[in-house]
Amino acid sequence: MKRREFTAAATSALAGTLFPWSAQAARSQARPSPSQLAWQRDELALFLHFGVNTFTDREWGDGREDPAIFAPTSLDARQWARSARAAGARALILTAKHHDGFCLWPSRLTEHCVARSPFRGGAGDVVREFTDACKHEGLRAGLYLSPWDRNAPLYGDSPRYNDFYCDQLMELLTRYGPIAEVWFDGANGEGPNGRRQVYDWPRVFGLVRRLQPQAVMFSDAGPDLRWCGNENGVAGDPNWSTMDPAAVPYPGAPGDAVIAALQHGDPQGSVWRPAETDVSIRPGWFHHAAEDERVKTVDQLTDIWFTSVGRNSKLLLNVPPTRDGVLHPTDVTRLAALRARLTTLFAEDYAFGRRVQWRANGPRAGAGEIDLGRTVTAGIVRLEEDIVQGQRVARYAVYGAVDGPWQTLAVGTTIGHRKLDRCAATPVRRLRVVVEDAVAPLPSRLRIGLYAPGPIAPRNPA
Ligand code: FUL
Repeated sequence: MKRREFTAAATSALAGTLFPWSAQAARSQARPSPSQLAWQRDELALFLHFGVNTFTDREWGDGREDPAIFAPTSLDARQWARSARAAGARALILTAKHHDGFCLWPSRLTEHCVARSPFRGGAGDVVREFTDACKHEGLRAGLYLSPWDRNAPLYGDSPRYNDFYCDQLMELLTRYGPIAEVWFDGANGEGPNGRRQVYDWPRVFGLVRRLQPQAVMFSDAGPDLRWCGNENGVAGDPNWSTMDPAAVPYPGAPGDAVIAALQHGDPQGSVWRPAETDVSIRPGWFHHAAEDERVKTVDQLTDIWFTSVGRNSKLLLNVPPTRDGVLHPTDVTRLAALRARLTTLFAEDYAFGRRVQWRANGPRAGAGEIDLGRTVTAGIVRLEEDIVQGQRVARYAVYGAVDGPWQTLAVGTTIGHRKLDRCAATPVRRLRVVVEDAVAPLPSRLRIGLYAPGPIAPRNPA
């Protein structure tokens, strides 16, 4: 894989270092590619589960659906994209094909697709409308193409299905312009007597790399992004973006050790493969009218923000279009309210522009102190490593004081791109961040932010 050439250039960022001892940074450490960096900096993407399941009211279709049921009457991909932008999302990922095999684009490879449906009189192409809408709103477009296909007769006839699957990818990756992320689901519900498909993953990954070199590929086994190990919106803690590629040999590999590796990564890992946190705004992935009253609340979504983006991950929040082909008004309102909540929470950074006094406590430990110039009420701490240089911090603590003794605001393990900690409302004039341990010489920059408490405040660690 040739995606690490940029690392040589990245070391020049050491100029202006805050940790003076970082010049000896370990060169062997895995670092993100430019596409992985852009992916992480986007912070929020929306996931759109849409297809025949929307019309059968199911979560997993069996591939025997009549394409005639796919009949969104007022599909408006621009509304999806506008709602995403209003939520502060910078990317969207559409299920071009879910496990039922129904293709949202007119595929030359199967009859189980939009071309056989009444949508736009059989001349419609949801993938085209989606990618056009993303372009129009300045959002990155991503596509999900389920490996498991319950409709394709070739499924289980491994070499022939691999050809078919690669041909489908070819259609998706050559017709619609730049695709920023390709999503490979690990799910396969075939029982013990089901069809067994042996996927040719190296071929699949190689094809995507060739056709869309800027795209990041998601699967349990990467190569660029890994699943976070659950669908609850909770990334691991610790959460390393590095990992041992042998720990998850292929997408869908079972076992507790696999889940632990997906959740936590590996501080000694040889590849950069950050965790993506996918979760639905509703109980199901597809829209079901019966769940219209069960859309997650702003408090729940804010918690998810803290356990995903606030744990060195990226949030992929699923908001499924309805049978009309638009996002439900409740979901749209909720998304906007989440953005408003985040804007309020992070409106004023008390540490902004304040000088940080750093001192080394050894090659892999150090402390920074900030005089805020006034006493504030703190409730949220934000820490960030400069991940261009890799991820290194393994243990830290944050303290605050006014005139008296230091009070512990937060203790933690990994930081990475961003770590957010909530603490009880505490008066603070001086702030101290102690890096107690790191897996390599400390990062050149550790950004620190401090904010007022939000509506949800836990107790401080003892
Ligand atoms: C799972 C699938 O089985 C669900 O239907 C959904 O697509 C989710 C994102 O991934 O593995």
